Amino acid sequence: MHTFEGPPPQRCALVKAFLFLAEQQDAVEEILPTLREQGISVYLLSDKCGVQGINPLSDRISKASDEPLPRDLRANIHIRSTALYIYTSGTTGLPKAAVVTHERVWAASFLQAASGVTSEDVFYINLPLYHSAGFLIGLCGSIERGNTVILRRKFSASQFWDDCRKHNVTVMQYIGETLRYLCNMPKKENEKNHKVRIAIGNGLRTDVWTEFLNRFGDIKIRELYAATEGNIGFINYTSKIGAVGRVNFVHRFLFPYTLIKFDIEKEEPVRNSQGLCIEAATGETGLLVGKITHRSPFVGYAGNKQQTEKKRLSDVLEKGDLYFNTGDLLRFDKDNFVYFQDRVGDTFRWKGENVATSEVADILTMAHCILEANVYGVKVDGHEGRIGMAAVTLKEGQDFDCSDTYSYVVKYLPAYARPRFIRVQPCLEMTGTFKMKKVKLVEEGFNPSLITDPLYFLDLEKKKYVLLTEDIYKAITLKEIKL
Ligand SMILES: *[C@@H]1O[C@H](CO)[C@@H](O)[C@H](O)[C@H]1NC(C)=O
Ligand SMILES: CC(=O)N[C@H]1CO[C@H](CO)[C@@H](O)[C@@H]1O
Repeated sequence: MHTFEGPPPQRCALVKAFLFLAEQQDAVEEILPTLREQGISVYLLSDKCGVQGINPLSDRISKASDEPLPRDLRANIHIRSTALYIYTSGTTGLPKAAVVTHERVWAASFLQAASGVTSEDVFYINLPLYHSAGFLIGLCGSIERGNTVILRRKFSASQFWDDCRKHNVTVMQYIGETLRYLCNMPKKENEKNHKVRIAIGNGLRTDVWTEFLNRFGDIKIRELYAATEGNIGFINYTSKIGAVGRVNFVHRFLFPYTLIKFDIEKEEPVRNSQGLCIEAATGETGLLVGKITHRSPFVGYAGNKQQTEKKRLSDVLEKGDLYFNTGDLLRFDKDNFVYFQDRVGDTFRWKGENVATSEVADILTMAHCILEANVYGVKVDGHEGRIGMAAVTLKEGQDFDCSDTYSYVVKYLPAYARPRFIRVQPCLEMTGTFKMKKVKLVEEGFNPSLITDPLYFLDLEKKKYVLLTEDIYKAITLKEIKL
């Protein structure tokens, strides 16, 4: 059993051996003294290596027996043992090493089967193997199914469909923004000419979902929701556009979960006079929490007791109960469909209203000049809450269109949700799984003397976005311009 005592966080993984490929040799040599100091054995996947302290591994692999491992070597390993760590992607802070047990690997490996993938399928993985989607659902799932894997080092929107055609891909994986990238590619004649029949992933927004199906044909979308370290997940039972799944009562009985009312400003659940949480009403956005039970345990993060504790929530519906806090805000509709709304910490509050950043981003990308949008809230001196701001990239050959963008923002967003500041960037900073990074942008705020990217301000009188000048900035800080 893992205890969370001991080494400092940067050494939380307690590594004993380290394997790498020749292309990383320079980087490894740089840290070799540190690795050796910590008693870590270092192996290069190659026949030979001239560097002292680095052991070649390939010849040993070829000489190794292909018989199953002797049982006594794995005698201490059981279904709840740690199989691997997956570093959470760090959209909102430093990465944490989520403990993934064999049970979890096992469960994730069945998601392909649950989505209708067979041993005849050709499965295209273009996501990093150091995260759950590519590794657990993709690679482990394909081992469980026994199907063919097409592995690509890095996602490429321009090569995507050519790859699919070349390798007869029938199942594709997506995450976060990758389907948006595919939809952003120039239209081509042969777009529906491919064999892809299923797409498995998560984080698909409604607008992209619809366009993706229009452009690339009848592909069954299997949108699923799960956190690497979480104890609860949904899979779309339905192909209903926008929904991540549907409340299934057997599932809910086996893995109890609920949505609770959440205070965006204090970033904590709302509690009643008895100190218990309050369940969100149907249609109301709430924090998803999964009951921690023997059947759905929460193992936590390696070497990080504090972060592990932060994800545990007690006295939720009864005194003394214990839930896993997913950090995700979801909504159930009256037909029990489940919709992902936002990450806690992404949603912000302005003028007493909650702003779901993903919804604002969906509207901004309707403007014809905007390719991608990353929405967040920034502090303004003397104001409560945070005001909306967006970092955007522009479509090729386009300039920022101050009037067109304004018209979408004003037409589709309530006043409190409109991004008052827009920052045009050459590209948006992403994590390895294509999630947008916000922390740095939030810190950088909207001061034109500190930011070199073009900055715009939503000017209600002029009815368009205008360049955010030093004068306007000053007027805002002096409260001469009302926000
Ligand atoms: C893809 O399918 C076609 C037609 O079924 C076949 O001729 C071709 O060899 C296949 N390609 C690969 C890479 O399997
Ligand atoms: C896991 C699961 O229940 N998948 C379902 C997803 O939706 C289709 C219908 O569109 C069902 O046939 C699958 O069984």
